[in-house]
Amino acid sequence: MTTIAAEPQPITVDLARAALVIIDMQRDFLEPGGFGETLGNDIGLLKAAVGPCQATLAAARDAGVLVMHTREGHRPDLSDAPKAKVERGEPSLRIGAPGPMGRILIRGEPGHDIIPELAPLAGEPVIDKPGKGAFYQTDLELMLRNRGIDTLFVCGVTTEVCVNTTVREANDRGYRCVVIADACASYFPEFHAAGLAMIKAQGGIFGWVSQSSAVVEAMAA
Ligand code: C5J
Repeated sequence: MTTIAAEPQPITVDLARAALVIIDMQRDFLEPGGFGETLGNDIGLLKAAVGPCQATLAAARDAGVLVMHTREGHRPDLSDAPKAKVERGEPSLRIGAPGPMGRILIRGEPGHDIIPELAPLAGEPVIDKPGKGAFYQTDLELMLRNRGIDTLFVCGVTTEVCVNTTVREANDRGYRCVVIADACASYFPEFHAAGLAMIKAQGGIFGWVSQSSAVVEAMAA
């Protein structure tokens, strides 16, 4: 058991029952020409999370903590993409449209890949999700239950969209979530701040918020 500095209060975690879930650190969100940029966002803002994610990932691997990666994306025929999700924005920039890294948010295309800095190792589960939340229409919950996991360390992008959605889904399913603030990022700094504030408010209504340095220290101990 290890106790981690966090808000609204420290949390004691059994690392054998914990998993690190890295949300959507994909080229489509972080690199030029991807989904994030086509939506008009400054992708540079997401780069801040890469170093803290790398440090946490290395610490988790060293400590033998289960590591899971998620990717948002769809089948090439878009049969798993709701019309309401696809038909947003300018048609040439929508999900499925061709871009410099292949078709936007489509499985198997270069842009759908996780950035090389955080590439999964063989044996680390990669969850392909059609929605914002990592539990929706995936086998994440089954894999967590089968391994007896009760606590999730969550990081990735973006704080207020896929990180928040996943944390809320996990919280309702009984998982304790520790969100690693500096290992998350948003195209909107004010949404990043609000997304973290909402998690730890009201005594930690959705979970805990910590920093990569505290999580790394706890995993190293
Ligand atoms: C978005 C995500 N922002 N991974 N996806 O569309 O947060």
